[in-house]
Amino acid sequence: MADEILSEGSHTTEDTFSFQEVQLAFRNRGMPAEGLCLPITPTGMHYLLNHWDIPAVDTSTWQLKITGHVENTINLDLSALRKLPVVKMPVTMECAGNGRAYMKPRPINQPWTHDAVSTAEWTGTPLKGVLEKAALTEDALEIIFTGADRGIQSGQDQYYQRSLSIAEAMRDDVILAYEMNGAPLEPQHGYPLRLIVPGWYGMTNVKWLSDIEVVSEAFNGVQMMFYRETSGAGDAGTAIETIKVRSLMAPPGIAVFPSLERQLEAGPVTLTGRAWAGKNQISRVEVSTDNGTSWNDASLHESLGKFAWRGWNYQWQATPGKHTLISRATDSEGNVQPLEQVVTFYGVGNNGIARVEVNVIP
Ligand SMILES: Nc1nc2c(c(=O)[nH]1)N[C@H]1C(S)=C(S)[C@@H](COP(=O)(O)O)O[C@H]1N2
Ligand SMILES: [Mo]
Repeated sequence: MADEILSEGSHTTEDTFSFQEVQLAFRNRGMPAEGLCLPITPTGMHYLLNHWDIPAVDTSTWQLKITGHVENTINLDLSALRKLPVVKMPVTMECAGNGRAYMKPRPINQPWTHDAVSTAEWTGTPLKGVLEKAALTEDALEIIFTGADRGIQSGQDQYYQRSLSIAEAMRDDVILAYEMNGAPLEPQHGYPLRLIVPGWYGMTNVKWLSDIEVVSEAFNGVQMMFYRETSGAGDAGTAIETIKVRSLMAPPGIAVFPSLERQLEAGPVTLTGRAWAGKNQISRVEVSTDNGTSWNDASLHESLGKFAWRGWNYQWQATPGKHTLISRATDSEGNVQPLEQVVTFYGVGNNGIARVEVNVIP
């Protein structure tokens, strides 16, 4: 299996990871689970997902171009973008493939455990203002965002491209971001400019943004067709868009190397973690310390912002022995995290609960 070239759409039922999956995992780091203790993820701890190479963008010549079905074609360099109205917002970003490694069968792709979620403070200018200056023509239907990174996927040589409807692109909180956590974007996170669409899964936030094209037809590029819940390659299925309700627990106690099993001492323990729900708000987090047999409400911390994860904690009296801890979130629309993993063909949209096994010693 390790020598086989596995293409997109391949699956495996093996527990061992292929060379290709390990290679992807080294390039695309996850957020260590203890990052769940921090409200804002430091940039060096933020998860990372790049499909291809990180492009070297030369900002002495780089310009953002807005073209297509507009009255005015616009070019903006970085200093012009920085002169536009400024917004700063904490946004929780989650890769649509987060939790893929727990699917059975497992799609061959970036093998995320539960580590592809983080929250950063993004600074930039509202996209809306720039689009209003460009003045969309009446037949405008969608907007295509193109990154400067080029590669091959699904057999097609392409630049990374995703589209949004006009209504979504015109939301006040969609930003052209040039800073992450108060500093210019680092190369791997999209320097000099990226799109931030709060509430949507990671793939929507196009990095190394270079072109914005207004079009009058629906865009069906490779990156639009992949992020879908489908039964197989021939089935278009339905698009995965906004982040589903989910919660995670910061691992309690101490880790055992190299298994990373958790050990803690009997007595009172504060279990803590974070929960998020894309465009919706978190209304409830429940905790089970007996592998889902009984549930108790956790206390929710103050909200950091409309699109940021919400902290929670739960007081547990740990007794000696092995325990399986679970958290489960409910959002403002009444959606509850499923207790089983959600298995999809491309491995996107799994918001199933996480189990934390702990060994409590007297
Ligand atoms: N241009 C470009 N933008 C991209 C990607 C990419 O490969 N190329 N990956 C997307 C995916 S799948 C995710 S989950 C997020 C990850 O953003 P981060 O690496 O800053 O955490 O970026 C998105 N934007
Ligand atoms: Mo992603």
